[in-house]
Amino acid sequence: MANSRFEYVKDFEQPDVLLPNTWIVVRIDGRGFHKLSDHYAFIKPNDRRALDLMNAAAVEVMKDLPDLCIAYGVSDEFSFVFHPTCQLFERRNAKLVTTIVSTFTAYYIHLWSTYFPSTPLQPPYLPSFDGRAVIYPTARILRDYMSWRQVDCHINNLYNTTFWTMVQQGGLTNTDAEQELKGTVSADKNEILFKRFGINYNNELEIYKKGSVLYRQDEDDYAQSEPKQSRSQQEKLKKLRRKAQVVVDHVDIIRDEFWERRPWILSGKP
Ligand code: DGT
Ligand code: MG
Ligand code: MG
Ligand code: MG
Ligand code: MG
Repeated sequence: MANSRFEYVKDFEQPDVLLPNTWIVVRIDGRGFHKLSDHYAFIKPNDRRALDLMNAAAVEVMKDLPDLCIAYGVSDEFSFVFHPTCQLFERRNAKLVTTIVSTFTAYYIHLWSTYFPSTPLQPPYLPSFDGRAVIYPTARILRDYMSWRQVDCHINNLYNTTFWTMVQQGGLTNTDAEQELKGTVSADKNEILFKRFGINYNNELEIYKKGSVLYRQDEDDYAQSEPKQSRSQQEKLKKLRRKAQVVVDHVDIIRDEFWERRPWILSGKP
């Protein structure tokens, strides 16, 4: 395009490239989902349809962006992880975050009616998401980030399960349940659930206790391939990745076992 005297405005754009050779986590979170979940009468504390919808939208994001190596979701949030070698959008912060947020939101709305067939979306209660990118320098710290989210899932779910059981089955008011749970530790909540309501927390669904981890399963086929590849080889591998099935799992990602059994997730190969 020919230069015009207006071209100088381009200089006002600030670079926002994320540090090279670091893990990039883009975390998105539902905006005002407290209100939204009330409006559409999500089941408390966990609505399976809402969680399945979050996961379905996240699977589409993983398929759309083959550079993503793993994702973790809980409640109204999802964390998407790019490998340190990722060069997508020259690692530009805004471009990565806005692409993930808008792709996720588009699929969330597109798939809504599959999971809530008798509850159509109504303005102004339309789902939207915020997002941010954070970089982590080592795989250890990335894993600690993932562990942090999963511990959060556990703590919130134990609290919410106990709270709503006391209200829904025990007939307590919200205020009384909240008051009684003040200062309690995990063991206390487990005991309330078991002694008063005969509920063994361990038997709650894994998706509620552990959240959802998404990764690619069929990587073995090409995980051994050479690190240096031609452009066409790279393209081929990208296609393979795109095709590789995205698995939705509800397992412990804090201990080593998950990662040791699936070395391709952190190795970034290809
Ligand atoms: P934000 O993120 O600052 O815009 O505000 P919120 O309202 O989205 O707050 P946040 O993200 O801290 O908390 C998530 C809300 O979403 C929380 O109020 C509970 C609700 N939520 C998420 N999943 C479920 C569910 O499965 N069932 C129900 N009943 N509510 C859910
Ligand atoms: Mg929030
Ligand atoms: Mg939220
Ligand atoms: Mg949230
Ligand atoms: Mg454009």
